[in-house]
Amino acid sequence: MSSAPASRRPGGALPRPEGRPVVMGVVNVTPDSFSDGGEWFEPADAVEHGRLLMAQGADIIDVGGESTRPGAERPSVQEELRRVLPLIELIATEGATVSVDTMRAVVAERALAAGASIVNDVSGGLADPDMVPLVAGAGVPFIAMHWRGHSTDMQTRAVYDDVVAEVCAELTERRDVLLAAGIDGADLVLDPGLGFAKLPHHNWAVLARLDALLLLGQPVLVGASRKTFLGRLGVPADAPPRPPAERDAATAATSVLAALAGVWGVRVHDVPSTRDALAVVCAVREQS
Ligand code: PMM
Repeated sequence: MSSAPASRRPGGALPRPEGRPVVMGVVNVTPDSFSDGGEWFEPADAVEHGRLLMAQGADIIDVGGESTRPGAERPSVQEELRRVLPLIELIATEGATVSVDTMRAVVAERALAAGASIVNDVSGGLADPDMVPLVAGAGVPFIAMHWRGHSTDMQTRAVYDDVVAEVCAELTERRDVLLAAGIDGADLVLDPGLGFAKLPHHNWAVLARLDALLLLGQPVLVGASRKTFLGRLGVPADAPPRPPAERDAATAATSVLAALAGVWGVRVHDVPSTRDALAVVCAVREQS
């Protein structure tokens, strides 16, 4: 695998807008993601959606070709590449800052060559032993999420005595490994992995203690968008959750909580509602 070292920018290469968290807009080029699976599976639809998110004010477009919904089966490498590369190439050429959402080093490598500039790995480098050396060699920002195993059976690992303490401890271990491998501290983002090996009450506990994650000393990304725990709000326990597209107001509320806690970024499907919610936070902050 070739991974020519890139020259590092002092202070890191992550976008850092003034006064608010980064807004990462999601394009899942998958037939089966829980939130938008199948909607942007055709290449032309994916490109159009990426452009729309850019126009709506996303700072980063996160492009993924593998669904990580609980129970999901993995696509082949070739299929994942086929899904993500054309979109990345096109929107990067049009000026988007692109992150590739992948657990595979070979996909990350090809995505970086196609114009992506950030690697978002929901396994934090655990799923593929080639990922960390690739990212360290390429000198690009890395988003490392809290992860306890592939989606096929991850919810069996949603077992915690103290979810906040255990997520922080497991992310601390990852941080240390990733920094020791040569990933620049200014470019290493940690993410608590809401919904990944976590039940609804685990997600709420983590959201309530984002301050504990920030104490790890790295930028933090929060990905609550449209996840099932939000769809259960206000719904009787024995009724189905609200559909994903009806979870954007709740998502925007989590973006506000994340901004007030001081996170680096939020990963969302609906960019306008989060940008509006963050504008409220900015307007209030300007008063103090
Ligand atoms: N969630 C999903 C996919 N990728 N990446 C990061 N860093 N954090 C997340 O919480 C995250 C992610 C699953 O949600 P989706 O199917 O809506 O993309």
